[in-house]
Amino acid sequence: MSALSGFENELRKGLEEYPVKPGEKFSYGTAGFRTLGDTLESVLFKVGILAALRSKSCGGKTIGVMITASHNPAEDNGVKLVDPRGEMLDTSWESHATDFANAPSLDAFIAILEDFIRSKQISLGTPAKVVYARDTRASGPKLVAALRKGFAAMGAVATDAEVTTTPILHYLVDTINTTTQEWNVNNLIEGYYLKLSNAFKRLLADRGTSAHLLIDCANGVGALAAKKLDDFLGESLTLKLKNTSVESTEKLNKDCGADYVKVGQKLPPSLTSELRPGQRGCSLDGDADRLIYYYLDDSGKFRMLDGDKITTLVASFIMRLVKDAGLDDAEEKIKVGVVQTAYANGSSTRYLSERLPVTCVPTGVKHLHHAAAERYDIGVYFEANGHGTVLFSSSAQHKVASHKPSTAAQATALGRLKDVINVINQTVGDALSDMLLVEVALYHMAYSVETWDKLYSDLPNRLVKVKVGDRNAFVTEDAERRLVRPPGLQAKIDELVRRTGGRSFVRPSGTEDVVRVYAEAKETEAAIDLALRVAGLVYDEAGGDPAQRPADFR
Ligand code: G16
Repeated sequence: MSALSGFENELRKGLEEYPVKPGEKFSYGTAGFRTLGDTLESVLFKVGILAALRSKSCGGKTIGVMITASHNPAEDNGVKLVDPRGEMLDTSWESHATDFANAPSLDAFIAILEDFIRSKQISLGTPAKVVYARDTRASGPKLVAALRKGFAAMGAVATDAEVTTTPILHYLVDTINTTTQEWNVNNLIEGYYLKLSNAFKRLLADRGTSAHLLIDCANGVGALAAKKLDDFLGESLTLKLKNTSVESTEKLNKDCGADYVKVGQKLPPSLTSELRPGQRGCSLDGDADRLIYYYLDDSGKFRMLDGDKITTLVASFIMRLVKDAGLDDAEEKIKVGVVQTAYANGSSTRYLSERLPVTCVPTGVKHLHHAAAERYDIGVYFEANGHGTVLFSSSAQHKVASHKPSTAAQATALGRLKDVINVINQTVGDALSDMLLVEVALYHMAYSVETWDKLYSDLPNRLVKVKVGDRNAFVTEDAERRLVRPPGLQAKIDELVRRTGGRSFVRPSGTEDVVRVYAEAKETEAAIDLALRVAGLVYDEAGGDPAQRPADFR
């Protein structure tokens, strides 16, 4: 008898209600499934089933499901699973998620499910628990409905965290699985704000005046979370929130948000009359897991402080605290290191490499998180796009907790380090937690935003998207810095780079149906020229229609 015989009825009903339409193809990529929101109901039903099975295979621990398409346009949506410690889904399950989503019929789906349950030795009798949330997108509610039917089909107990940020959902999953106390989701979310804001206030207790910060909330869920955080922060930080129109769902990420700023290297138009020279501003993305800082210099010129600059500031601050606390001597030595991707500006990598170990990994928080945890006692990781956090290994946390300072200055630094750990959301990149960390680091390093900016000068750079027929034809190696397929293309890029100078790489996006081209060079015009030449090569190599070739590709 089939292991699924007790479930077939519900599965059949769900698959009839949410069929895969002819021609649809889904893939679990860098950040889960992501595409037009209206096409995702069948995927959500199956993700509900997969999440329940993941919980069963983890002995009944709570699994998270987040419905969001983050920085992508308002009409997109997506979904990703969160593992019990709040980290991204184990990569060995990703291809199964893709197989589930693409199963064309009930029979095909049941066959895949049975095979999967057998190969993973999942006991269907184990209870399943999930917690789920969504961002503010219009397609969210109907995707939630499909997801819930997937949970119900497998008998999972589901907790609704409603509309909240991606990093809060990750935090919830970890907290639910580690708390020994009775909980309800509202109390846990309150606990999140209390943990961050209390540590922040202690760290800034001796600052007389409150700093002012302008926040571009991308018209997304970050607006709701920032408003809540503001209530908890009281007078310790004065926030001015902009782009908070969450009800006008079509405005999400539109001409605002962290990706708009990072890619365009410019201020959202809605902020031009708000930001005064020297004042700090920052942008969140649509689900508040990315953060980009900026300011206008004395001449009114826009200056951006991206994930690389945040890495530099935060790593310097933490290294100083470790040293001042006496945790860098031979016996207790805590190793601080940094993880970046190929997108890291060459100047940042040079600056950081002269001061601490630096590792380069492929794009995607899961890769950075893993490397930070594996390689360092304290791993600082940020993608250039502003997505990142700091991880403290359990041995580092133990050393910090048990260290006996020998001077008053050491005791002060140690106390700060403990509070810094509490300001950070270690489960995943968290724009609001990262923002508090930046504010704390600036204060304790006695840096103005200009001093921070001047730690190193970014090499001019450009990011270009190329629409191709099949982005999977592009395969990379060496942490995405080189192409192995299509054959011969890397040699052409090498030749171009040799002639023009600079650096460039090409990789398929994991969240959009495009190939991304990055280039940097000593001069802005050279960086743009290199990016557009490589984009032209990619377009032609991928057999792009000459009539549709973007006019600016060279
Ligand atoms: C997601 C991932 C990030 C990645 C970004 C872009 O961010 O979580 O790690 O950098 O996509 O990925 P790609 O270049 O492959 O499209 P988010 O903020 O959209 O969740």
